[in-house]
Amino acid sequence: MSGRGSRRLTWAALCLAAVAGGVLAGCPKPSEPAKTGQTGTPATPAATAPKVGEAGKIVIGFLVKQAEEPWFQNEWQFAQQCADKYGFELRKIATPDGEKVMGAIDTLAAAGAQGFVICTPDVKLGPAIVEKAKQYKMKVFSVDDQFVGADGKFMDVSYMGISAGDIGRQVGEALAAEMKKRGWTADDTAALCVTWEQLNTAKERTDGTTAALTKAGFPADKIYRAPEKSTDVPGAWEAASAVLTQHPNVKRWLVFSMNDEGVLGAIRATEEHGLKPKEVIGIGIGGATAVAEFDKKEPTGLFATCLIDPYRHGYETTEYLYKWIKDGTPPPKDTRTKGTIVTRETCRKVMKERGLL
Ligand code: FCA
Repeated sequence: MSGRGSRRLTWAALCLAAVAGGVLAGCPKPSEPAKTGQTGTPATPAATAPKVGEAGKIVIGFLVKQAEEPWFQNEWQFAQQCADKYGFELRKIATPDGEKVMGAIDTLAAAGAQGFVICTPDVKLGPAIVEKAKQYKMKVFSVDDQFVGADGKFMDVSYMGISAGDIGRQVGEALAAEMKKRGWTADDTAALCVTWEQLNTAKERTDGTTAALTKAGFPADKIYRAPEKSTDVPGAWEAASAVLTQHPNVKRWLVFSMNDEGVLGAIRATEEHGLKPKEVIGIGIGGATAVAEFDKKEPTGLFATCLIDPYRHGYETTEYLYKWIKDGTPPPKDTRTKGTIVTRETCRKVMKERGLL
């Protein structure tokens, strides 16, 4: 950040000098996108313009859709470790919508970046992202959420995601096992599934959990779906509240979703509806958000999470891209990472062992 800040100052100073010297034309605001020349390479703003990326230096971007979510903070942190190890410059940019993504690619081009890793805010932006990257001759590696083309099929762009279906199934099996352990019956128990079905990796997760629960004998008609409007705690809270209001007689709830945030929002809603922590079994997917909940003095309805691996998604994706840029080694096309169920008792320990704390 400070590096970027001081570069901005230098840029501003040069612009001022240029204005004083009557050279107004080529001085865009730092946030202004670089213009694309006929050849597809970014046009040099002016002869006096500072070169942001030093000659020969590798600059890589890491763009995430939800920078406030601990998962993405962790991806950034591990990507930075990779940058520090190899000595390249990493630009971490929050891109919550399409406009921000396009602006970020322009900014990266102006900084001399050769590529970026991205978790896109909308998978349908895939073709536009690939096209723009191509104009700037940048390489793209997609993480977490896989690009979808105009034909509705996944695009042929290197991708690392979680093994969503398997992870969802693990959550379902763990929910069924804990329900059995507590001696609950399906008579006064229902399941609350906070969904985000427009995203494949999210749908595969909740479908996997649903399949495992029904396989274990849980009645399919007692799994109530709550589509969220945003994949964060408030979004899940709102969606879950509506379902809980519709089913005031249910005494016990199993709760699952695409991530920890989805489950936590629903758990907050169960608390507001007067359910006690012991009457709720929530299992998330993630780790960093869950561990903060497990650290609370008293247990809450969050029973477990399926721990996934931000080190691989942050460090390894960035390393693949770096080696692709530096040595021309193409990265694998499709990498799926695994998850491990951890509880309040084991979460910190396992995260520590894996270097995730
Ligand atoms: C998606 C979700 C994140 C995280 C990631 C692996 O992008 O939105 O919360 O689960 O997949």
